[in-house]
Amino acid sequence: MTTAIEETLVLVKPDGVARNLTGEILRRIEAKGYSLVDIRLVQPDRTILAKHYAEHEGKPFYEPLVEFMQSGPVVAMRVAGNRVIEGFRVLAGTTDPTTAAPGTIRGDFGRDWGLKVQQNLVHGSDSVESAERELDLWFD
Ligand code: RTP
Ligand code: MG
Repeated sequence: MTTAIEETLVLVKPDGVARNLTGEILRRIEAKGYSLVDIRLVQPDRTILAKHYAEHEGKPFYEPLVEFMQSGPVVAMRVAGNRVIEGFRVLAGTTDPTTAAPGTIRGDFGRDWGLKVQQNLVHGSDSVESAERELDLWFD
């Protein structure tokens, strides 16, 4: 076990906000012992999403993903804790809600929308570098 106090960006995507799951997601984050440092409700535009998802530009799911992320408000959270970057991704579960493990956010609440894999409720930064970049983008 290592000690590494980190911060990560969690987004509750438009499907999570629309389905009133923001509180449940925050409850799980807090139950795990992580701390909420900042939170805001955002209507993201294409500019911020293009920066956020720059690594996926050109992939087949990029356009539907950026469109979906503009379909309603998103809750952005700055979350702190020991190894929270990896820890939140474990809480979230794997990308595809159909195969995400029960007990995870995506496994418990994610629905199979056919091709719309983008509707998987949450985003969590995947590395220290991504977290710094994404936190600068969503919180100035
Ligand atoms: P996230 O970035 O949202 O935390 O999710 P992730 O790391 O598990 O997934 P990533 O590979 O970074 O993909 C970003 C988001 O794009 C959508 N996606 N759709 N095959 C598909 O249709 C597909 N693959 C990915 C998902 O919304 C995913 O969370
Ligand atoms: Mg990712």
